[in-house]
Amino acid sequence: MNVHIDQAKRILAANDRGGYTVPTDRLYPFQWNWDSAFVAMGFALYDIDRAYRELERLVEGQWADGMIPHIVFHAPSDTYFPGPNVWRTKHRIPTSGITQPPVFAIALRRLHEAAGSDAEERTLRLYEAALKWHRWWYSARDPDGTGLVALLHPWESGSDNSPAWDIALARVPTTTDTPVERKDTGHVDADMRPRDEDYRRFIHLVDTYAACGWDPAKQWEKAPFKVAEIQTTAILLKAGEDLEALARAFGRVDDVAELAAFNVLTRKGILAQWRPALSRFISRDLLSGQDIEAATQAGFIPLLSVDLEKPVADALVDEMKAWSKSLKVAFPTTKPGIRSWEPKRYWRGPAWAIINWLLIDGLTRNGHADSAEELRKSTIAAIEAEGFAEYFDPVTGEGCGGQGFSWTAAAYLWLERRVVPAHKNQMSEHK
Ligand code: 2M8
Repeated sequence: MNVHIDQAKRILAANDRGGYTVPTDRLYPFQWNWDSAFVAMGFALYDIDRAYRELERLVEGQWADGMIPHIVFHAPSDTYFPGPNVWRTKHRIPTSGITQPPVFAIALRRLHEAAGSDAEERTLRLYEAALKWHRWWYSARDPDGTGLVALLHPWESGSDNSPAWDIALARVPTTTDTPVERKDTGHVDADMRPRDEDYRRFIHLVDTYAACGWDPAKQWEKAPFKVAEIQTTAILLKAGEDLEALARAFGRVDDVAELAAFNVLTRKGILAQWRPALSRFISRDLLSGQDIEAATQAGFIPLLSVDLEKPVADALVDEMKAWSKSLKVAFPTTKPGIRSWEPKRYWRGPAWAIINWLLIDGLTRNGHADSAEELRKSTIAAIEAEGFAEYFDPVTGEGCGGQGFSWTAAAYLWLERRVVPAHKNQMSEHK
């Protein structure tokens, strides 16, 4: 028995708060959206009922307009800022007012395939929730029909303080109506976290949208931060493909047509963001109209959801190799050596197991099984050496941020599982 598998399961059990899993104790004491989708896929390998519960509890937070919030505050805790009183949302249970990358339907398809016909009813209910959420993405966050979805807050990307936001976020004022009372720096080293100035801007945005009553159209009009984002869009497309496959399996003919149309549009939108000179895909700042050329991991995530032409896939892989050269742990969230690169500061350089998971699936999909295997092994080695840390310093391999981290445990379980050949749940078979 692999002791690390046992440890990973123990971490998920320890972070269970009653059908939902907190990312880690104290630092993140609530249910987070994309964390839970990864965690559900981990559970699906050994406890399918618990896997479904994870997604069902997340959906308790879904708004009437279809949005699934980035945090559901099921039970009070005073170890996190900003809590429900800062968000001032109106749902029947307290939630944040913004969303996060839609990994949900990717997870749902995996769960459904693991459970088979036994769980059809449960899958269907979650399928309906996912479909509503995808419709929300296209209506609220792509009103102009570009195929790319926009984020109104860096927290929506999950890559909170990525260098990709530096220019767009600098335009957001640092003034806030809400006092900024950070708790995160009481749990982990401040050098591993976003800066105070970032937090003031994050909270300025929350105040701005709360003043819009969280109405999507008003927020769209008033947003001082609006980025058509490549990582989220690429995840949305993969989730859209998986949702389309479920719609087909359920004989939902109209839904199939609707989802297929979303997917065609988004595939086209993503391909238009390819920049050969950079060997990456890029996001766009919708307020300035400028390309966002910052060198971050986001530019490689389209591997996950687009069957790329060979020269494009090869160029991405060559660029990934160049970034990873001489690192102890790949894949860095910022290109090593550039001015904004900070190997310990959160989303400005460190390697994250869940990003690697997406990249591994993308490399496999696009015919680069060797590179996928290399990244899989390096991710597993990093976790086995340092434990289930929130993320890893790519230079030293040190485990950083919160410890006993749920999505790192789920990623470990999933990446270890993939050594079993031709398992029916392997994403590479979902092409
Ligand atoms: C981090 O984000 C939260 C805000 O959502 C925070 O720093 O307070 C990010 O790493 C995000 O991607 C993740 O979902 C969350 C919980 O793990 O923590």
